[in-house]
Amino acid sequence: QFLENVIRHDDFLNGTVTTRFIDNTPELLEFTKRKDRASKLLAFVGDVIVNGNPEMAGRKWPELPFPKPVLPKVNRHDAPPEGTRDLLRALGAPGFSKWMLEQQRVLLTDTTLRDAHQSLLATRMRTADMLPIAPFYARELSQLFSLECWGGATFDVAMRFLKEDPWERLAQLRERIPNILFQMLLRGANGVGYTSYPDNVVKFFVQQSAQAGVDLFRVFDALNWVDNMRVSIDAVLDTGALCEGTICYSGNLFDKTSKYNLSYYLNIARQLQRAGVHILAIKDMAGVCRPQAVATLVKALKDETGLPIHFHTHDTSGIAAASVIAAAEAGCDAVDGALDAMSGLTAQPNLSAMAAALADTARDPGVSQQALNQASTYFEGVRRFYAPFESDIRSGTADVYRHAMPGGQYTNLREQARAMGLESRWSEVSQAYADVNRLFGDIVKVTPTSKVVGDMALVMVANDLTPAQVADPAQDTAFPESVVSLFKGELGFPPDGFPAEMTRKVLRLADGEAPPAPYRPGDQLPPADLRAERAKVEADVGQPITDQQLASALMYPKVTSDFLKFGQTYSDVSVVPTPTFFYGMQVGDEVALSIESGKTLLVVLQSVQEDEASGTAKVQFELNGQSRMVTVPKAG
Ligand code: 3PY
Ligand code: ZN
Repeated sequence: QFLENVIRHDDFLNGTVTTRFIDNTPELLEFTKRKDRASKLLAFVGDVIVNGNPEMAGRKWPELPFPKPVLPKVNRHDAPPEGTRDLLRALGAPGFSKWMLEQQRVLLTDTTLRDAHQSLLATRMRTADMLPIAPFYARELSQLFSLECWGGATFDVAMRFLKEDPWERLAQLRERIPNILFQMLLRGANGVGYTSYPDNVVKFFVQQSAQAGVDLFRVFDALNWVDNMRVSIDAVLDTGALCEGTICYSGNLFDKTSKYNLSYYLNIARQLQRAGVHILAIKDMAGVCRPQAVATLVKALKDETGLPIHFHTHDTSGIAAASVIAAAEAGCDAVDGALDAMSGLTAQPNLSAMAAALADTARDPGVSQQALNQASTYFEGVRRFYAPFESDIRSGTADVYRHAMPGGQYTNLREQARAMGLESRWSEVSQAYADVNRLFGDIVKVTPTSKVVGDMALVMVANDLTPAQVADPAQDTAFPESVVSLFKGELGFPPDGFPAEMTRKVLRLADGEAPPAPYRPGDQLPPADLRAERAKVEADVGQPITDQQLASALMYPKVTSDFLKFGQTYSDVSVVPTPTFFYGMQVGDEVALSIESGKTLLVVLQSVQEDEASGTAKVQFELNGQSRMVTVPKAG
């Protein structure tokens, strides 16, 4: 098909092809889109109808049909007002950072499109549910500081489970919201993955992300090791985007026995400032930063560095809003929250309620409360689609101060526990999580170190292992691969190293054999050969790939190849409405698939006939008034 596109192209027919022909002619790559997208989409929908979406296996179905989410009215023809993105363009990143300091109002970041659904719905929110509200954000919520809408776990979940392209999500949101800063979460040397990547891969990924529309990079390291963040910080600075150097908060600032004290944080802040970041983030990924602690920290970090401070927390305890208000009162420049319907529990505290609480004070955020409310009403409807991905928690819990599990991990770890049949033993898993943290030397727990601690906690519960047994050098323990990798230093090192005894046991060191000396993983990884990697993926999937697809493949080779092959079979299924995507269709249902602007497929399900003999089902649709039949092999 690709060759067919080449030989049919005007430049080819006119003999004006140069050696840059393929690079300069992106429409050659459009063949999967052109080739009867309708048939491919019907094949996908037919498969979900007959076999179910594999994502739904073992999950409880909500009541169908869903009420339609209520979309607030907005005039798409009105140009969006100027927002923070326009300001960044006018002032440049250092000027923008000064502007932040001059604001009396507290600046608000809405995390609904990234962390909130990562933390509440196992990251499953689809692009199809984000795009309809995007024009409203651009026009009615242009006073927001930023939208956190990309990075973290959304990147791989998009391809792996939702079968959609994260780059396409970014592009489509960007097109609809040109005026508000887009913010992403970048795990430093771990990119948007769970492992260390070669420096040139991290750099390439940052360049692609900035080009695709990310304006603000929140960069952290899972062990708060600034040396391990330098490559990503430099890469962000090179693009001209805003670089938010991040300090991950752990422990209790006022606990005199804890290593996570004020001087620990100030030391990191000074290093980040020397690295040239424009903003400092306090990332309270577990939601354990108490109100007085954050107030003290904000003042101290501002006094020390003079940089604007951005506070991020999770509401797992149920009282995180108190910390956000305390941060604002202490002079914090920007704070994170999620729209009402997507807030609370393991997600961010309620943005709208905090905006209301601060209204008419010196720090009034100046964002329309009515608009926040309207946007939230829309997400209230959307959230129903994802009911099977909700974790079964009903209230805040002070238990988080004990286990300190990041909100973004909570639902994922529960998912993993469920998959291993350990769901009913969740309280043991959370206790094991706290125990593992102690055994590993009280480390910073955030992706990917939090995943390592979670892996070990699951192993302990599944095998009924006590902390004493795990600690005992005389007792053999089968550690998961991720734990071995952590102790080898493949994710870097905490400032005080890993506990010696545990290191010896995990790495099975012989007497006299020294544990690994601290090193930066990026220094030991040879640069990726981008041309060779591209060729490898292209050979595997049998089609040329874009730079963005290469960036995906460098982070997630197999997930990306599988996703591209899926696209060849079914085309871009992100256009399928969420109820159909997860739950299929009932006879008589009609859905509209908007495959491109001005081109909509109207699909009605007419009948499904099973044929036991051939192990298939014949699914009869009406497509834009014409009969279309799809034969679906029955799974299992
Ligand atoms: C992520 O890395 O995805 C996180 O949300 C960490 O808090
Ligand atoms: Zn978070």
